[in-house]
Amino acid sequence: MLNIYEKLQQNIPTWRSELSELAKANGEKKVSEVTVAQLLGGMRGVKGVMCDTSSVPQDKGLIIRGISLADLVEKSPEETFYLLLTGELPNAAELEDFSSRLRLRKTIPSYIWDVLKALPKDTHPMVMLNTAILVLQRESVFAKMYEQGIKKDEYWKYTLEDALDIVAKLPGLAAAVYRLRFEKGPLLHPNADQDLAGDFVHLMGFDSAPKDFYELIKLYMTSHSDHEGGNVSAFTTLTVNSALSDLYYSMSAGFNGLAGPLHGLANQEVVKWILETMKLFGGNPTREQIAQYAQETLSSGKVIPGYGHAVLRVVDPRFIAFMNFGKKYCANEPLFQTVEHIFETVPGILQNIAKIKDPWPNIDAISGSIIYHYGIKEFSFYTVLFAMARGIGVAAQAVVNRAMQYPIVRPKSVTTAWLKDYLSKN
Ligand code: CMX
Repeated sequence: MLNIYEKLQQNIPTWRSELSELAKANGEKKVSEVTVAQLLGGMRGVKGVMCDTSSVPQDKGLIIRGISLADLVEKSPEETFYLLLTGELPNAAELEDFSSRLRLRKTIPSYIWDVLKALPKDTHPMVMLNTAILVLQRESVFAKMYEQGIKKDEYWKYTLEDALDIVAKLPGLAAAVYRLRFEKGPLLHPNADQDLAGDFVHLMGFDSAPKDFYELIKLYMTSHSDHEGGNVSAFTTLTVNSALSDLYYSMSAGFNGLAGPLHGLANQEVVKWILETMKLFGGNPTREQIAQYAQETLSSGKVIPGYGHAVLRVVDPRFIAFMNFGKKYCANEPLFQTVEHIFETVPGILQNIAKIKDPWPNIDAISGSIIYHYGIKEFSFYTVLFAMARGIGVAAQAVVNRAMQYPIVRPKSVTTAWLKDYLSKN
């Protein structure tokens, strides 16, 4: 059996030589051209960044290292992390070796609690999480080794150290944010034998929750882990990391992007929107009442949260995975039933608005509602859950990017004057 370092050490030369041969033979070939609409439209669809950990075909949705999400829903976060890093699912011995390395890195230094406790009481949970990750930067192995002078060829090894350290701590950080911010009692100690999902359940104070809550956290972490390289959280992490800022700096930056309502905060907005609808119509709103509320939301210039996607043009398979989970474990929950009714109603309304390219639900349309069922009703916490999972993906991407020795990200910007001039001549 090879451990994670040996496995990557074995894979990386092949990955590098494959890509360098491709580059040598095809360096001048075009893979994408940028229209003026794309230049002004958030670079939508422009192929300008490499990401081997996962892909998101617009007609299929998330595929992690060649495996569709539907075939990964039973996997643990550890298995997903290993798959993202290496391109292979671990066998039993590899999984145990990898998981034990993560288990050893759970302990969070106490200065983090001092910092979090010093923040104003109404600080958003995402600010607490991002601050904690940034303050942990003094632990970065990469930063220390870089200062001592390491070869470029070895950057990935120390980025892997940081990746393992941070991912192992994310459940503890997320759970501590929950307990501190919502005054749930003293912080709990990690359980040395627990896996990532189990430790999160324990540290949240949910040891007596039904077993399916643990299954939900596993599903949550795998399905939110990665979504190729161009989404705001991944692309921001990647850009900051490309300056050789260590993973603490880059992940914290990426999570600041995740905190936006058009990205990860949408899961919080969705539950707010559903609860407003339920309150307005007294309980379980009918499809007609949902349609009415959706029209009112659109007329007031707001988006319907949880619907639409920059890449997808089908129902997000992550939404389907959560829907299947909900049908199994909380089919009678009014919030879940409302999610189902919204799904039956909203796409038809959005399809009638020409400018909207994707009328279908994304993962945020459902994830919070299932979490709510298990008693986590503080929905400003939901994006922290997203971040705990997304950390796995962006950490794996950072390791792979350092292994591939990609250079600093630096696209070219142009001025309006340049654009006018260019268009007048072309
Ligand atoms: N409700 C109302 N209008 C919507 C909409 C929705 N759910 N989805 C798209 N639109 C609008 C856009 O705001 C845009 O309007 P303007 O041109 O007036 O600005 C127009 O339709 C075209 O948008 P698009 O090309 O279809 O979608 P984009 O790639 O620009 O944006 C996204 C994608 C996700 C930001 C958008 O669909 C949206 O705001 N959805 C609601 C928020 C949400 O669920 N975000 C989570 C996405 C998943 C994630 O990253 O976590």
